[in-house]
Amino acid sequence: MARILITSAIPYINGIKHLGNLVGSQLPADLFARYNRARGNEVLFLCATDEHGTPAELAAAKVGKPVADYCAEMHDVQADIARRFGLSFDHFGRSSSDENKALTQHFAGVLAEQGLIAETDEEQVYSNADGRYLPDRYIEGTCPNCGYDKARGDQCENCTKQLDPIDLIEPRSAISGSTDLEVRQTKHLYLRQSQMRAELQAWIDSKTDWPVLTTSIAKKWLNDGDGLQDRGITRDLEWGVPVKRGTEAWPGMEGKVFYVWFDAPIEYIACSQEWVNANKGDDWQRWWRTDAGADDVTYYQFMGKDNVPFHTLSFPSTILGSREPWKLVDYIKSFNFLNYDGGQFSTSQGRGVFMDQALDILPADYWRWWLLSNAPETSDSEFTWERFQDGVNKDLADVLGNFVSRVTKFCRAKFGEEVPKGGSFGPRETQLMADITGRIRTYEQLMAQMEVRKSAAELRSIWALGNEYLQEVAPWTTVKEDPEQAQAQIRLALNLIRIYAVLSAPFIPTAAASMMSGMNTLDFSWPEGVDGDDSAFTALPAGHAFTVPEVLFAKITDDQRKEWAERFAGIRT
Ligand code: B3M
Ligand code: ZN
Repeated sequence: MARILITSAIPYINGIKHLGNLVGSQLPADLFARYNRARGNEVLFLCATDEHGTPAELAAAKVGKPVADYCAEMHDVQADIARRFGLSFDHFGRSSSDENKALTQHFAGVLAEQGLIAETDEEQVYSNADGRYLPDRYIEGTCPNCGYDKARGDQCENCTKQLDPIDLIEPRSAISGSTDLEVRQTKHLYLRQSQMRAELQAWIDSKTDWPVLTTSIAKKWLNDGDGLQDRGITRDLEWGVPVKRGTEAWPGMEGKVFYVWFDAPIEYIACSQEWVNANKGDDWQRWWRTDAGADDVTYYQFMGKDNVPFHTLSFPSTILGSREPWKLVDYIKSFNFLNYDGGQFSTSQGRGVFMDQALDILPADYWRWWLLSNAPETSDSEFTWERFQDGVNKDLADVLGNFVSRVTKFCRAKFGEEVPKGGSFGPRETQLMADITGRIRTYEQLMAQMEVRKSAAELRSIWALGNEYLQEVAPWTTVKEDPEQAQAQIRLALNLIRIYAVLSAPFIPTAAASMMSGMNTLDFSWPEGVDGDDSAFTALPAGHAFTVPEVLFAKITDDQRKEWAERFAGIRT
């Protein structure tokens, strides 16, 4: 039994996430967590809300609430939506937790002891119109690297370069648009990432199995010359982790907080402490401390491509630089962007479909299946209502749903609601079992490699084999000449429903649960199929009672598609 630690990038607190955010981190992480649990591995799957920084402050101000109250409410909203999407986190924490405050301050303290923190008198942008210092992401301007004119002060979304606001050409306030900005002197802490270059280089070079998307972004900034600049890790804000050196005050840093990107990844670890403190687990150290058993853990991170530099350069600098025995990530699975109907999903512009809206119109499984089977892995991918309708109707309704419904209804009509006992498997059945077994082995490999789209395609082929078999042996015809033989065919097909439920549960957990309850079984055992052992195909024995499940998937009609396309064409207000 392997021990698998999984974290998804932690979503910002300021609003409900759209489907593009979901498919870039939390959903594929959930797929992987569910798959590993199904294979009997010990899994710890963590996520949290990312609560600090100016976006939270501004969003709270907009609705007239104290920022702490706003975050507490939005955390509950996001936790509820995550639950309704079937995201099976062992804990959904909060980066504003006491655990994360203490751990963030701890890391700052040990990094300072290691000589990796520099104190500098910095120039910072003050907006006269807004009456405040402008944090990085609230300064917009032209990217000095690629010329994109909406680059933010922390990062250019277009070329992913990490920036400092003073790098921007023609900067303006993103709050008011004002260009009446002035630079003031203030003291800040810098993480001396440049000292870590050789070590990070060796580490990333050793990761030959990582997706090209991850390593290409990491190497780009590592080799860029200035991609690994020292990074400011403090801000003049009120909301955040107060700057301390461990538990000690930090002279000159009164009233300042750590930069949100410094404390957010530390929350991955703090979240496991919250999990223990919430009495859901009893030991976090065996997951995170290599001196306490975490050597056997394999740690996977899931995120969108824009988060890769922070996870390949900045956070590893914190972990490695501490010189303490923390578990470092083993594998980073990153995603491109999902676009929406010819443009981009956008939280700030309210464009696209948001998680709550998606669940208002269809159950989670429809979305889970379409998003995962179209995950933007090798390139950006696009959501259109036509493609969504097509994928759902063909894969879920015509292939899987239809198989389950035909088999169970036919059996009920001809032999009653129990697994029929007549006849025996012949060469055609042996062939089918061998074909399915072969494909299951491929499916396992693809799932273990986090090849999300290919896994979905393989699963779809496994479903299709069942339909092809039914079509070919036609039990509705066989039953007239050789009812015994028809019984054997249906016995195999009913067993396939259980196998399909087990294999499909990581993608479509709710439908899988109805298939299992229809088959009246709790036998979730994975079809291991060691050489010639076909016992998975007879797990439901002759005489086993079942019921016909409710329709698993309703087809999306053209009218629905048109209505939704129209409803979601505009901007969410
Ligand atoms: N909150 C950005 C995002 O939601 C950021 C991720 C933090 S991961 C430690 O895409
Ligand atoms: Zn750029």
